[in-house]
This record gives sequence, structure tokens and C-alpha cells, in this order.
Amino acid sequence: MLTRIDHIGIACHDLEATVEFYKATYGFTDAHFEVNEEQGVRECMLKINETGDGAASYLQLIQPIRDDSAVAKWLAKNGEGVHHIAFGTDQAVADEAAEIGGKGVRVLYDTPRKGSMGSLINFLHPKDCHGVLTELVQKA
Ligand code: CMX
Ligand code: CO
Repeated sequence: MLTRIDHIGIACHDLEATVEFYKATYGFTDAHFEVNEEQGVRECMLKINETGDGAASYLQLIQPIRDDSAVAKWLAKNGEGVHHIAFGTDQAVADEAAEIGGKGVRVLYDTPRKGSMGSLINFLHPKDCHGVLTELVQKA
């Protein structure tokens, strides 16, 4: 079952400048930087809500590190902006993806891959989700 919004993914050209915008404008403070080689991005998770129950939601700011990455392709076509939405699941992401895939939605990876902060992730094809690239997240 999908239980919450884990994060909104935002593609940007300059990670440091974009993080600074969110810090200065909204006062977000808790920044976690990471490189995900497999996904071809440098990223920063900025915490929005401190709920204390482990279900905080984040902005994921992502900058491509390779011209052939999915995000580089998307940025070249669309410019900066909202790239994907990620839902948290209360079960193994492989089981969640299998359930949703069984309803005819294309799941992008056969097996879950590494996401931010030790999470496991998969994606649903945007063309099967009314134009929204959708990520499934199983927290570490
Ligand atoms: N949101 C909505 N639609 C999107 C999209 C997005 N982020 N990315 C692509 N599309 C649409 C395109 O507009 C295009 O539509 P049209 O045919 O109508 O023009 C169609 O999907 C195909 O797009 P494309 O540019 O040809 O791109 P690809 O098919 O090569 O790749 C996708 C699309 C979704 C398979 C690829 O982006 C992917 O594998 N994404 C998952 C991985 C990812 O995005 N990683 C970065 C985030 C990492 C993280 O969150 O940790
Ligand atoms: Co994401």
C-alpha cells in the first residue's frame, strides 16, 4: 500500500544554487547530499516536515552527472522543474511494484535499485500514469 509522499524530484542545472534557494526562501535546513552513479545524478534531499514518526517528506533536487542520464535528457527537453513524484510504501518495493504492475502499469526495473539514503526504489512509466513519472520507495 502506498502510504505517503516520500519526495518530489526536481531537476536542476546547478545543485548548490538550487539548494541555496530552498534554504534561503523557505528555511529548509536538513540537507543530505549524495551521488547516485547508477541513476547518473548528484542529489540533495531537503527535509520538509519533521514528523518524528520516520515518515518525513522531502524535496529531492537532482542534477545530472552524465549527458546520457535520464535526467540530462529530460532537462534538455523541458528545462528545470518537477521531474517525478515518489510514494512511500509500507511493504517491500518489489511486492508493491508487482501489485501495481499486475494492473497493467509498466514497471521500469525487473528488480529494485538503490535510491537515496539507503532506500530501495523502482519507477512506473509516466505514459501509464497520466504523464507523471512515479517512483516507489521502500525506506532503509
Ligand atoms: N515525467 C513525465 N513524462 C516524461 C518524463 C517525466 N519525468 N520523462 C519522459 N517523459 C515522457 C516524454 O515526454 C516522452 O513523451 P512523448 O513521447 O509524448 O514526447 C516519453 O515519456 C518518452 O520520453 P523520452 O524523453 O524519450 O525518454 P525515455 O523514454 O528515454 O526515458 C523514462 C523516459 C521515464 C523511461 C526515463 O526517464 C527513466 O528511466 N526514468 C527513471 C529513472 C530516473 O528518472 N532517474 C532519476 C531520478 C533518480 C531518483 O529519483 O533517485
Ligand atoms: Co526520486
